[in-house]
Amino acid sequence: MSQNRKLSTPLSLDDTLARLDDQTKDQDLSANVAGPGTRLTDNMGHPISDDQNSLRAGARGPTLMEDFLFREKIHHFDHERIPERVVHARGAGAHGYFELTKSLSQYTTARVLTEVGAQTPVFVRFSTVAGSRGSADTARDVRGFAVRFYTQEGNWDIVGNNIPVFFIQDAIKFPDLIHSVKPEPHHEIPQAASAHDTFYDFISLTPESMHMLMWVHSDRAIPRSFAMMEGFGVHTFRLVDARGQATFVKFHWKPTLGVHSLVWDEAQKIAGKDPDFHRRSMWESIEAGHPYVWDLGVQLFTEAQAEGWDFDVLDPTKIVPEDLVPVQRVGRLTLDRNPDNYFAETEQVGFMTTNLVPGIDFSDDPLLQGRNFSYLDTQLSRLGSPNWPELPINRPVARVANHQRDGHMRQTINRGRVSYEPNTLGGNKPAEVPAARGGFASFPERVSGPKVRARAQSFSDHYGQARLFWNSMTPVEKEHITRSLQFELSKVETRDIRLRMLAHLEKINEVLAAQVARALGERPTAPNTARPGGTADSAAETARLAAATSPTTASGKLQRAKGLSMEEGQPRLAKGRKVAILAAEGVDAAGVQALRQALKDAGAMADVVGPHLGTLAEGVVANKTLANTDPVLYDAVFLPGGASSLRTLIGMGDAHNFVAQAYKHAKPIGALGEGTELLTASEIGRLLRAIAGPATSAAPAGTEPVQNLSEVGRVRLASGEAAQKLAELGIVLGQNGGAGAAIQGFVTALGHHRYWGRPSVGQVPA
Ligand code: HDE
Repeated sequence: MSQNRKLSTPLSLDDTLARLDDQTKDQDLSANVAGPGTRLTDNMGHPISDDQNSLRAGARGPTLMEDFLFREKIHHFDHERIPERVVHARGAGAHGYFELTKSLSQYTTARVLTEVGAQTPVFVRFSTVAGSRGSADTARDVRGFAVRFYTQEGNWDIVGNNIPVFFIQDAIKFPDLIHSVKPEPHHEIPQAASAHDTFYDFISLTPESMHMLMWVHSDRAIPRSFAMMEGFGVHTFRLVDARGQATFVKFHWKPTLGVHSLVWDEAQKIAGKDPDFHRRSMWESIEAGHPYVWDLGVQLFTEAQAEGWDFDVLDPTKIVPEDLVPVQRVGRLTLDRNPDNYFAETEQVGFMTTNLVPGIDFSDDPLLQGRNFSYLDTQLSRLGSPNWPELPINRPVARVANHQRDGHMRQTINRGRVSYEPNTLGGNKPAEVPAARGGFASFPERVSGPKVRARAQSFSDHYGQARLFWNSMTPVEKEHITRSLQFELSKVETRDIRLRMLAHLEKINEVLAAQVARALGERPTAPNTARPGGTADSAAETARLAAATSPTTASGKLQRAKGLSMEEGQPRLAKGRKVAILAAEGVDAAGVQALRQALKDAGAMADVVGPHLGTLAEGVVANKTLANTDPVLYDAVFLPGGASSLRTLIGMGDAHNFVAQAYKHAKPIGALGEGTELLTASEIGRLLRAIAGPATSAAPAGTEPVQNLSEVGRVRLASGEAAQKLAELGIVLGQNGGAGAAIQGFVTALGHHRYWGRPSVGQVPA
């Protein structure tokens, strides 16, 4: 798209926009987009004849002061960096548009939420919170989900996260929270990780963080892709209608691909194998013509409704359960264009919670109130001038007109002698816009009260919704939360801090606390956890954990809430997934082609991974090698047939590693013909034989051995009950000829995401 742009005057200097569409911001940006040019010049446009050598007094002599070309180039280089964001430094962005599908005109005057079918340009930036700009994408962390709408009425930003609650209730605690999670100041370790003493020291002294803590130990904190995570505005906001009546609102982004995550072992390995995993996936997907898409959801409720609940909607550590107020889908967000330049767009975008449009307003959430100061303030430190809103990515498409002038790096050339108002010399233009004609007016909330530094009593329940979240998890989600807490707390070196954390966990769920205690070498203290069972590995303990719930009185006496589990009710699509096809010379080309076609039809992608790059069979070209990629970078592994390909791969440890890790990380595995032998010969062959083998062989605990294996050539292929048994574990086998059914089965398995029920995963050494 960028090549086709016409240079135009920045729209923000034109007259008020008559209409807006998905291209409006692109057109505005185009005024600043530059191609590479043909003649090399300095910044003043002087042509340069030699960019290889500085000007010297003699070929071996000192560089001359006069060398303005050298000095200008190094001067610019010396000042190329700006401070990274103090939080959310690591991020990636994309352009797109928002289209309203259901009008909210009953509740708000905001045109972006009332004009059905109108397309509003957007820029979205996703981020992690704790890591530096160069840290890995897959750290366990909350993800930032910041959306800017370039509306006709000015910029509107929903600066949200992928978790609907926050750690703290008051913005004054934010510097403490962030100092505790950032690398420890004496040695700057660890990077992008919360598994260290200072974080848990602070958290264990901050009970209000317990609900959020459960979320960050769930798989929500290790998303598979930006396109597979939800977004939340977190705070309660207000919609304000034409009569000035307000309705409370919570904003949600619901991904059309469903919410899906990595597993922790995989996330850690990806951090080394491809630290750019999420930004690369988004970039490649958008380049390939597969946009990232979400629905905008709103929860609408009145102040009177909110007063009836046993939690406070102004408390950002609480959700409004979907059981109490359903999420209505009212629009669609589509990200379909990659930025032209990371620095100019993604790095320089400055989001602000105060970017609101008429018809939308704040609530008194104390965290939101504090953020309203911070975001404007931080831009000055990062971008260096009060003129930062003039940067192309920050300027609105609505016309800017006021009497603000001058300052560092001012771009706008304001005409005329009048820079104040009221005035007569300039006809008193630009003039105020009364609220009745669309000017922003704050909701006239009645406020009064003594000046106090105090927390409302209604903010004091810190465990109710943490229990509600725990109760709403499926067994496998409970197990993952438990393992995550075991992992992180076992890295805390100060025993007192670990004990304080266990005391909190006991208030959330005693079985959870007992299992974490065991991993920390502690005896659980609560009376009915006297029999600490062990780790979640034993079948009895897994069952005990799965059944563990905690009574809660929070949230209208709900014991479980809808929309919290990632396992329930999510779309299961192959779209957006990536498959590794392992192949060597002599691979069965027909099988590979059939698979590629099926994946393409489903909107999925594939790499052919070979012992080397290049052609492996007619039409099959390896674009990755076993050495330069890794199983953790794929959603599934496929092993096509071909006897000589198999012979090569079976002698390569890296190929076995693909199969073992795919099994361990619960990913679908497909095999055709001879490819099956790589499965049976690999580390997991023993486990698979036990599952699919004759009834006499010992099956792993919890599985019934199955029969009906057939022999095809030298390859054992499962059929009948055995095939069924394996397919239920996401292992799909087929023959070279007539591969269609197996390939379809594999594509379906790909959409299933993960197969958690696999036996003996803990025995796989990968
Ligand atoms: Fe932020 N936050 N935050 N935050 N936040 C920033 O603004 C802050 C909070 C969020 O992609 C900073 O431009 C305070 C909650 C996102 O550019 C800074 C408090 C939520 C991003 C700041 C919070 C967020 C930021 C750093 C406690 C979810 C990245 C650079 C009151 C609802 C935006 C910047 C991007 C960034 C302050 C808490 C989301 C320093 C004081 C809660 C997505 O202004």
